[in-house]
Amino acid sequence: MGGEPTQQHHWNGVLDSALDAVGNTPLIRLSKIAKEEGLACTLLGKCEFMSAGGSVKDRIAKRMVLDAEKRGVLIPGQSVVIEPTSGNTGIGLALACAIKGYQCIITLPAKMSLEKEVMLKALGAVIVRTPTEAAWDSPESHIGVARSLEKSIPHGIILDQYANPQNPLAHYHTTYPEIMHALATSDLPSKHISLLVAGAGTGGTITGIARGIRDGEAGTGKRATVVAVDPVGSILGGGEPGNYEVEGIGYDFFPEVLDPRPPLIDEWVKTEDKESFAATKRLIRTEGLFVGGSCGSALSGALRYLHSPAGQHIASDPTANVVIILPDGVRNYMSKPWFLDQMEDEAMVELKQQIKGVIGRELSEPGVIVQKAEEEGVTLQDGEGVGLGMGRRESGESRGSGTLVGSYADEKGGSISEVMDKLGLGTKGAAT
Ligand code: P1T
Repeated sequence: MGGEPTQQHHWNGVLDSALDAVGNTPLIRLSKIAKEEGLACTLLGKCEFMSAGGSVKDRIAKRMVLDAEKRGVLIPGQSVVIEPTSGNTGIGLALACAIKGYQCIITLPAKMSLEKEVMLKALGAVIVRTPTEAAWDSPESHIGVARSLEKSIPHGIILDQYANPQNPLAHYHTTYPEIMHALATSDLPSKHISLLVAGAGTGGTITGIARGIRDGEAGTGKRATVVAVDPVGSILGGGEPGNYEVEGIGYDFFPEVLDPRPPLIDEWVKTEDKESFAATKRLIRTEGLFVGGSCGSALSGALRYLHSPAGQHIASDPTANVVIILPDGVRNYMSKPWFLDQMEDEAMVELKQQIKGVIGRELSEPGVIVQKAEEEGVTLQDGEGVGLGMGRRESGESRGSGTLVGSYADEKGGSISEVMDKLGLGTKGAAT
C-alpha cells in the first residue's frame, strides 16, 4: 500500500484550510485511570475530538472527497454530496463541502444528537432525519433514503463510507502512522503497540489501523492484540439487533470495509450503554479529556479485556502500550440526558454547602441582580443573563452571561454604572 507522501506529524507554518487541521491528534496517557485500575501497562488515548471537525471521521471524509475529485466523479460547482451517517462522517463531509463549495445532504437516524444536526446545518448541509428502528436495507433507513435521493437529485453522489476503500485507507495512512510516530518519539520503554482497542461502526478505523499494525510487525516477531468494541444491540460482535443509545458504533449489517476476523481483529467485546456513559464521564472527570459516548465504550471494553485472563500478560507488563481510540468529543452530546445527569461526589456536596454558607442562598437561585431586575418588572430576553455569575432560575431556564446589566440599563434608560448603583451593586469589578 505504498506510494503515499511522507506523513506529516505536526504543524509547520500556516495551514491552507481547516482540512489541513484534520487528524494529527495527540496520544495522551490515561495515567490516573491506569493507576486506579492497578494496571502496570501504559494506557494511551488517541484523542480524535481534537481534529478540525471534532471526530475520527474527519479523516475519511477528507480522503473520500479528495479521492473522488481526483477520479473526476466529484465535480466542483456541480456535484451534490449525499451521505448516510451517524453524524460525524457527515460533519467531516460538510466541512470539506463548505470549503470546496459542494452542496451536501446528510441522512441521519433520529437518535443522533441535536448537536450534530446543528453543526451540520451551520456548515450548510441539508439534513434528512430517518427512523432509528428502520432496518438498514429498508427504503426508510438512512441508507435507503440516501440511495433514493442519489437516484433523483441531479449530480447527487454517495461517497459511501460503508464500502469506500478510502475509509480504512485513511486510518492505514494517517491514524496508524501517527500512533507509531508518537510512540517512537516518546520516552516509553517500548515503541510498539501491545493492544489496540477501538469501537466499530463502519469498521474503517479498526480495520485500517489493524492493517497498518500487521504490515508493520511483519518479520519483527512481535504481534499486537486487536480488540474491537461493539454495543449490545449490534450484530458486529455477535448477538441480536436491538436498541442502544451510544452513537457511531454498531450496526444491524456487516459493512463492506470491516474485516472482522483474525489476523486483523482478534477479539470482540460487547458493551452496555450504562458502562459506556460512566466510563465517558470518568475520562472527563479524571483525565480532563472532553470525550464522547463511544470513547467510554472503548475504555470500558479495554478495561474488561485487560482484567480478563487473556489480557493479564499485557495488563501486568510495564513495557506494554495499550492504545485506545477516542473517536469524538462530548460537545456532540451536551443535550443528551446521559450527559446532563451529572453525579456529584461527597466532596462536591460539601463544597456546595460551604459556598451556600458564604453567598447565603441556593447556588441555583438567581442572585440579586436578577431578583432586583424582576422586582422592577424588567422582562429578560432569552440569552440575557447572569453577568455576575448568578446561575439558573428555579424553572431551569438557563441564563447566558454578560448582558443583563447592559440590557437592564437600556430598558431603564440609564448608564450601566447608574443601574449598578441603583441596584446597590456598585460598578467595581462588574461584568457588563
Ligand atoms: O466507522 P468507524 O471507523 O468504525 O468508527 C466508529 C465510530 C466510533 N465513534 C463515533 C462517535 C463514530 O461517529 C464512529 C463512526 N461514525 C460513523 C459511522 C458516522 O457516520 O459518523
